[in-house]
Amino acid sequence: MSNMTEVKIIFTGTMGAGKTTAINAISEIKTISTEAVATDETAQRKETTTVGMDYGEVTVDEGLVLRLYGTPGQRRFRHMWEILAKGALGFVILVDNARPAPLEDLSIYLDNFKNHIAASAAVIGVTRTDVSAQPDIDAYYQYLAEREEMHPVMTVDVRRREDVLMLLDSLLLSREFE
Ligand SMILES: Nc1nc2c(ncn2[C@@H]2O[C@H](COP(=O)(O)OP(=O)(O)OP(=O)(O)O)[C@@H](O)[C@H]2O)c(=O)[nH]1
Ligand SMILES: [Mg+2]
Repeated sequence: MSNMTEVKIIFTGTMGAGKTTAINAISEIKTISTEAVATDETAQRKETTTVGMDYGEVTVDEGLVLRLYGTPGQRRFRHMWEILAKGALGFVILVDNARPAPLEDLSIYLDNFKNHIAASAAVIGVTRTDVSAQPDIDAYYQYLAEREEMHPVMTVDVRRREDVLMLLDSLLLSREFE
């Protein structure tokens, strides 16, 4: 008999925001990934893109195992978004701050997963702030306040394990206080 609790967490957000990188940074098992050579606009930035899903696992507390699922960023794979979101207890939305309209990018995922997030929790991780510092954290909080959807927002470098764990801690905390 095992007294492990398992929780499903989704990493979503625009292409290149760092979903695959984040899961790889913290997974205790060899991650499962579905990278394909990028042929479209992604190709200018990086060589591969997720076409199905990422999967990894991390134990955060004794007995609490997080099952980490990464969605594809590209809209043309969005049929996978709904499949992966089923039964998730938390959403990590990664936003690439170096793209032209990061707040609009964020809105795509807040809108798409609205019902799922309302029934669970979300945290927003702003990535690539070394490339572009604007919009700043205040702008994100102001935007969320306008939408009347309050979620924690933090800047992260998803290549750093501590940063990704901080996102997950914040997500789990916001669930505890619901
Ligand atoms: N400069 C900079 N690069 C970063 C940062 N975080 C992640 N990266 C890089 O950004 C890229 C993110 O790529 P992926 O992890 O494949 O992104 P993804 O969200 O899985 O993308 P798709 O699967 O195509 O939707 C990687 O090359 C990372 O090394 C950051 O804070 N600063
Ligand atoms: Mg990916």
